[in-house]
Amino acid sequence: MKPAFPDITKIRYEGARSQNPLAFKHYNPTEIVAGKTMREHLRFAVVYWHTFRGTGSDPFGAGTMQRPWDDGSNSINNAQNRARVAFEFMTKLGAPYYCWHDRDVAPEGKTLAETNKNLDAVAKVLKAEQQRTGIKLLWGTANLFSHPRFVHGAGTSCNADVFAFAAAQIKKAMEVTHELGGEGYTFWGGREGYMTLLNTDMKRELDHLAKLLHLAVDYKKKIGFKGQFYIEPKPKEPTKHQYDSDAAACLNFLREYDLLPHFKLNIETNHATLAGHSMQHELEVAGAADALGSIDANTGDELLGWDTDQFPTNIYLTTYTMLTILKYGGLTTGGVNFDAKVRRESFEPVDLFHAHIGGMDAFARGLKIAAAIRKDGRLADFVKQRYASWDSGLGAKIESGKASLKEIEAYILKKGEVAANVSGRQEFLENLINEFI
Ligand code: XLS
Ligand code: NI
Ligand code: NI
Repeated sequence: MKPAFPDITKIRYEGARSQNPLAFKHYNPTEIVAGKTMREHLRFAVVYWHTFRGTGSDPFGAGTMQRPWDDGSNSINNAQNRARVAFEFMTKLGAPYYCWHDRDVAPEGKTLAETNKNLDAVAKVLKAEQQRTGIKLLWGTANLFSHPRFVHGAGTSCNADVFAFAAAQIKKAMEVTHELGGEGYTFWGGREGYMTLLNTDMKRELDHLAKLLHLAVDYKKKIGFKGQFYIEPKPKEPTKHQYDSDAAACLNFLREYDLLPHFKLNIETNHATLAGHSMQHELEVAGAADALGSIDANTGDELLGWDTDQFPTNIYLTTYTMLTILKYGGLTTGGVNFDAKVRRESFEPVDLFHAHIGGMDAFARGLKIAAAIRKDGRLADFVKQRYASWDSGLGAKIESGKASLKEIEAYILKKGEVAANVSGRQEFLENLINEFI
């Protein structure tokens, strides 16, 4: 097979002063930061869907992407070829991981049995390419939203047959993920939500969704799949209200249905902002519950209110993201997965490299800056100091559960008024961050 990117050689680290657009300025995979190599910290993953299946179409126009290796057909041969191109791209980029939906890699057939056969045929090539290159599968997932059968949802569909189809699809996608040595499996509830409550039995739909996840947990044990399960919050798009709307809603759902021990969260930047939160807020919510698993790294556009899935280049964003990730011990099973697409106007193959190089460099800088802020210690000391009243005396007694309401009342009655409050110093802290940017 002739190369798909003949003019591009392996992308190398050339340092901050390089003006070569096809080189890393900050991502130096073997450089040690805070005790680990950058490669180990960041665990970058390329997504199959946007990068190899994205066409650039939008509601007003057709696809624009130039992908000379793709014949546009739904043949197995084309799908296998595309898989080889994907591995050429990831090898040249130096990405250690990738992620897919079942339907990204192989075409849907006339029946589920035929579709499963198609998937096996492409999975064979994926396996061979993984072995040849050493690139690993970060997670697999099932696409339970594109096909018209999922119009009313998958696990939450009013049609029990659709639930059955989704369950069978998850079973197969999990088997293939297992076969490819995948380190995780993700559940994103693409259409698990509603457009109007007038036709929706919410309680029943949530019960069904939990049932589906329990079936997956049981099957995971049965086949001995050790990968981490993730659930990915998103508040809207495609439905008006999605049940997994944000990290807190996911955690509540998982806890309510006894699923929490089996799942961690996969937090996506643009989904956080659609939910009216910052990425860091969502990471903190997940981290505090010991459920911070992986991230889908991208960004939205301040002026647009939808999931634009742009590549992340904002250093503040990557710094705050890495600050929280480092605070909770770093990524272990998960990674920095670029769930991002090049703009419709960036239609040449080389744009895929520019996009990923930029995202990887932005995260490398975020990592280095966050590590420096943590090493400096002033930020953490400030926060620690801010809560000092809880470290001894009445505060410590309340925290340890040893103070009754009566005793607390007696304490404050005796004092008459609270100890003086101290400034929160937001501007001082923002300036402190800027010392490192
Ligand atoms: C869509 C989601 C999707 C998941 C995988 O908005 O981000 O791409 O990551 O199904
Ligand atoms: Ni995503
Ligand atoms: Ni998304």
